[in-house]
Amino acid sequence: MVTRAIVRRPGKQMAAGLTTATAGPPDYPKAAAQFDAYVHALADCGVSVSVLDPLEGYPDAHFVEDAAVVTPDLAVITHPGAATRRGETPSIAAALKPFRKTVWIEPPGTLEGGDVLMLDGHFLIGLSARTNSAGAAQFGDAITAYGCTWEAVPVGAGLHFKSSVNQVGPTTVLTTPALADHPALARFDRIVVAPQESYAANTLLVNGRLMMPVGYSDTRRKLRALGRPIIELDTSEFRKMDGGLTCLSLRF
Ligand code: CIR
Repeated sequence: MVTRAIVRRPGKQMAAGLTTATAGPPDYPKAAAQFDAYVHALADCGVSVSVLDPLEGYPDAHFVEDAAVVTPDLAVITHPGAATRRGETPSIAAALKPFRKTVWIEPPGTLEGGDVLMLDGHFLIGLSARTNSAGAAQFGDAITAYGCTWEAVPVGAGLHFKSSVNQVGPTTVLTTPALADHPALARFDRIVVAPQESYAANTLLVNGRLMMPVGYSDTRRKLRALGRPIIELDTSEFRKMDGGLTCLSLRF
């Protein structure tokens, strides 16, 4: 059960963030409205949401998922692979301090939360342009001390591991075709998104409900088979900055 989430309101300078998308700059008022709808959806799922203010000088800081990984035992504060995002972590550490013991990923390790998928007590850690083996090993050491297990998975295409794979049920993951046959997913039922709907792989399971991006009818049809309520949210302005639903919150 997720009881809390930390989110950060996007700032007016969000278009200055990192992106590989070619859809043009985000529309700030539209992004703000999409953010508000996201917060409401989390609240509707029974989550108590803390909303942080925009962080001056850090145009990607509303993608709070990358700055920390919150496990049942720890808040692991990351060392983002993106140098422009490293200054985001102190304020996230401060926000998490009341709730968890904090530990920090140290250079030369790099890790971003978007690369870490928690599946019960087992963590899949994507190796990407943002997360390296040293960062994954530091994270692994920290959680192993609490009886958890982990394995590293090369991400291949996409920004982060969770751009491609997310949990959508107790024994079910939603995955892009590229990772569907990876041995790390072998023990799960797999729902595979169509190649043209790969963005929809970034679907978020919160307290039994599925939050998914709007406009992916094939994936929605496949997810309906799970029998869970589906909440569709417009994330168009965050997608322009390579972001999606999981990136916008830390949930614990
Ligand atoms: C970045 O490139 O770091 C941001 N523009 C997007 C981060 C998205 N985060 C995520 O998928 N966890």
